[in-house]
Amino acid sequence: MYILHGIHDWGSQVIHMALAELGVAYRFNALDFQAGDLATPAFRALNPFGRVPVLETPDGPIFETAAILLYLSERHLALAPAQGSAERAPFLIWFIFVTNSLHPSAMTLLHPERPAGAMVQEVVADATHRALREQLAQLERIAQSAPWWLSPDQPSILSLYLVMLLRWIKAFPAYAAHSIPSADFPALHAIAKGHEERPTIRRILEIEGLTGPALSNPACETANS
Ligand SMILES: N[C@@H](CCC(=O)N[C@@H](CS)C(=O)NCC(=O)O)C(=O)O
Repeated sequence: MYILHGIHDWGSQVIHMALAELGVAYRFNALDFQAGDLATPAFRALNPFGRVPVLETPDGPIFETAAILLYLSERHLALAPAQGSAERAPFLIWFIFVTNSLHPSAMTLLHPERPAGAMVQEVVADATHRALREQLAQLERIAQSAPWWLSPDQPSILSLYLVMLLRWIKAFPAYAAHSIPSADFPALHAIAKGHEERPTIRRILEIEGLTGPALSNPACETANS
């Protein structure tokens, strides 16, 4: 059985959704950031950086979200085009785009003070907001060409990752004016909606304390304008 170490409504959510979609046996170990659970020697032995998600597997503990997702997909031959198939290369391009470009941009939209300090955080947030919208427009173009791995009805490790990020950038930007509704990108919005309506994903969202349009149109929780 897999053990997923995570925190509800944090980045472990994509692994939680992937495990549920795969239908494999797993246990979720809910950690408490405030209580210092990520800093304990026991958790640092699983991930020396003290971050979630971590997945305990028959091959040992794995950290880094993209590594966990690729591992699961390869081990269970699901949630991604098969190696050697014609769809593998475009899938890999856009999967890595989401993990290496979209995810860092989303994090900077949420925490614009991190790259260069609070003095310049408004400038950083503005620039990131513009860059993120351009990145989403590129992904929208791909989604409109309707590959199965970026579609509303058939989740992939890429689409699951994307819908988690779509939630974050609508709900938690540092400045409310930078909240990005997925509805601005119709094909991406359809994916968020299609995924949140799946009973498997609905159940995971509920376990993580989320109801309503948590992926496609969550309320913006930011007070800052
Ligand atoms: N590159 C890592 C990033 C992991 C990460 O930053 N996780 C956040 C939660 S989404 C975390 O654990 N933060 C705790 C901290 O920074 O102390 C991955 O993709 O797994």
